[in-house]
Amino acid sequence: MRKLASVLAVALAVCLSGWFAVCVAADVASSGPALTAQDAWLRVTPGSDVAAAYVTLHNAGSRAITVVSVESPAASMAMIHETKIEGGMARMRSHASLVIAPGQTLKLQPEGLHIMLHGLARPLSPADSVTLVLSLADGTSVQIVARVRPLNGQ
Ligand SMILES: [Cu+2]
Repeated sequence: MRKLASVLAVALAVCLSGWFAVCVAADVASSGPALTAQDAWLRVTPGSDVAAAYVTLHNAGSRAITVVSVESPAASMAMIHETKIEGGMARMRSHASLVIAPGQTLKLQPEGLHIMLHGLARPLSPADSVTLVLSLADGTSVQIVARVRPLNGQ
């Protein structure tokens, strides 16, 4: 019993003295995904097999994160697109990848960056949800569930 108590005392002392070092190490070695996704959504697509999906991405890590491709089981093809107004016309161009700097929040939103879905397996209805899979340059992937909003959804 006395031996256990002394072991605990030593362990406690180690914990206290190493507290900050342990915290920093745990932070760096954290296996949680550095890339988080919030508010993923898209609009209903009456009579169309294409849709644009929006999401807010945040890089909570200390290294840049590169999204190299997007897939969705709901569509035959998914691409990273950006809408730009050129000469009064809205034009979309595709991006081969998306880079999110450490600490950066990147908002994909109407009239800006979006995930373009082509060849939807079926029309999207309100309250449906669509899974998006972002593949990252480090070989991992992040799965996102996007909710379908009505046509007037913002
Ligand atoms: Cu597009």
